[in-house]
Amino acid sequence: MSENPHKAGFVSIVGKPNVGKSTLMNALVGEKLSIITSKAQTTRHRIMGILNGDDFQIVYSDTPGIIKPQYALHESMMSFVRTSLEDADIILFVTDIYEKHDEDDVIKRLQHANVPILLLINKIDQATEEEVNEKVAYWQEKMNPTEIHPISALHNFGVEQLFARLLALLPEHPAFYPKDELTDKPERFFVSEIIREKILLNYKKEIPYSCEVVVEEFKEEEDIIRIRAEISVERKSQKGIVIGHKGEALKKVGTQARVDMEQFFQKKIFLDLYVRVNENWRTDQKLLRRFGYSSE
Ligand SMILES: Nc1nc2c(ncn2[C@@H]2O[C@H](COP(=O)(O)OP(=O)(O)OP(=O)(O)O)[C@@H](O)[C@H]2O)c(=O)[nH]1
Ligand SMILES: [Mg+2]
Repeated sequence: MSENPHKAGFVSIVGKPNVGKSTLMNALVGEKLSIITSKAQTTRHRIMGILNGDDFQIVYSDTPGIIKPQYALHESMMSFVRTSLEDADIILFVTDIYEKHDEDDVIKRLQHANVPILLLINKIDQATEEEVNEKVAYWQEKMNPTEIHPISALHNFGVEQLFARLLALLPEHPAFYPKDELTDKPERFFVSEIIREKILLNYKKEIPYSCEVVVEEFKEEEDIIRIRAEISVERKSQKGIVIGHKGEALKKVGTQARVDMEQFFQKKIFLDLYVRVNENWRTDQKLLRRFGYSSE
């Protein structure tokens, strides 16, 4: 048994789209929980990743990139960011070396927080030392956060040191969740996210943003998991694109998703994919609720 007092708390990972929030959460938790692509707005939910030790529990929350909402889906995404910030004992404000700081909404919002803010400058593997120093000076001046850490989430550079700082700043508290729990989300959620990741990777322009995935069936048998999932698109023309010539495009998505699912569940997967038109689901409150988005 450990002699140390038990520490536990919520660490909220926030920032603009595409800066590497999900990459960082996966690196901190040591599991691929969040999907990652080079497209903005990959993450649409608050996804908890729980890291447990004998005398600590860190509940990370990966969140959607902060944007000005353009439709109801965005509003729900931003409400996930808001509640994650409200729960936070520590905020990880992720920026990257490319970020242009043309609007200050986020910064203003964070300045009201009364918990430590660790500002991370990510992707330093793609910058010179001079550029990194410039960014550090910029953020020091602009925001004066509790701490600034240059990191590379992708190459695991600075992540260990960041973790040590989080542990030091964490309040004394008993665990919030059972110690063998890794996330707050059910298995079906990860199935739909893996499919969404392959959609983001395989289609262009507005297609990925018009798609949502719902797992209709998840049947675990002794040596196989049988999954049926439905991809919703907003218009009939999009259905054709997602399916592709002779079904080739959808088949590719299915194959790529299955490989990842077999890795994730460590089990053979049978995956059946369908496409359905749910007109303008991104602005339809009823459909959004069915897809797991709420705007509280
Ligand atoms: N070179 C480099 N690329 C990185 C690093 N961290 C993340 N990336 C890349 O940046 C892109 C976005 O990463 P994500 O982790 O999906 O970013 P995010 O902030 O979660 O994005 P949203 O969910 O869309 O808000 C991906 O292509 C990552 O591979 C890094 O340290 N170095
Ligand atoms: Mg993300």
